[in-house]
Amino acid sequence: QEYTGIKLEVLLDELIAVPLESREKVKHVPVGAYLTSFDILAALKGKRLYMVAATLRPETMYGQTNCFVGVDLEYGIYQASATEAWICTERAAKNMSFQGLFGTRGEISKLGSLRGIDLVGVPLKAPLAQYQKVYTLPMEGVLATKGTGVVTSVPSDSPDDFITMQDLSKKSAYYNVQLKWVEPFMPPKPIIQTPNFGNLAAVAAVEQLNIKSQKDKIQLVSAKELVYKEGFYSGVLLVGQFKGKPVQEAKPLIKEHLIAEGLAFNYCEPEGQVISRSG
Ligand code: ZZB
Repeated sequence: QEYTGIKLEVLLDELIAVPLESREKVKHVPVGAYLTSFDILAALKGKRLYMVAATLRPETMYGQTNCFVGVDLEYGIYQASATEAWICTERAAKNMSFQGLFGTRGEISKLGSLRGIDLVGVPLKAPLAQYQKVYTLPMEGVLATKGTGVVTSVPSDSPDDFITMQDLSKKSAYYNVQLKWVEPFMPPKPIIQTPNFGNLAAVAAVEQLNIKSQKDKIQLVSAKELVYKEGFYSGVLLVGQFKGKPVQEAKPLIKEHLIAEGLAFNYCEPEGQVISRSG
């Protein structure tokens, strides 16, 4: 499977500017406590820090409203170059290294390890997004065995992302998120026009299949398939540099643009790696 790796920059300066004791808490841990700990900052040595997400739909990056992690998943901070460190699963870091994205092929240099819960609430700059700042939020069922374990979220065009944002805003206390990380980004803004699902394809599909929450997994698989097909074969971009172009035409152009800007890269998932639910 050939993905586009998207780099969402962690707004570390902004985190550091707020003292630990006055940061909002996630399950009793202040937001970004791990990332801004003395040891990690020393290991980073001033490198820029990115959460890296794998997507099949680079043309939807205009609609990013947040990034998702699995709270129980394990992530690492890996040195990508002299000036950058990337957050993803170890499995993905190894694949990236073999694909020549880091220094020495096949080798990884781990600067720290953390769990998804440590990332919740962390502010990010997402490339092409219509917001200056988006947040890292929890999603159930993020697979450790697919992509990077980091999922960039586009609720306008991804039924999973839309329903998860809806769950988070309805049950923010249960999911342990601040409403200000969720509500300003909902409802989603249109980015792609389609003939059968209008300009918010994910919202239309969720309604049509009567999906009520993240737990409706079987219907969500169908909704995703329908929205993928509709977007790819009949979608037209409503925003950005390639506004008015069909998705099929815009997709490779947007990907190239992001890569040229240093905000994305090619990432391949080897055949035969076991795909299973993370639990
Ligand atoms: C942004 C995006 C925008 C996505 C959209 C989809 C859609 P697939 O088809 O099953 O291979 N994803 C990536 N990694 C993970 C993971 N570890 N666990 C759970 N979900 C993950 O799925 C590829 C898509 O699943 C990726 O593309 C990513 O979400 C998510 F408008 O990135 B996508 C109709 C779908 N629309």
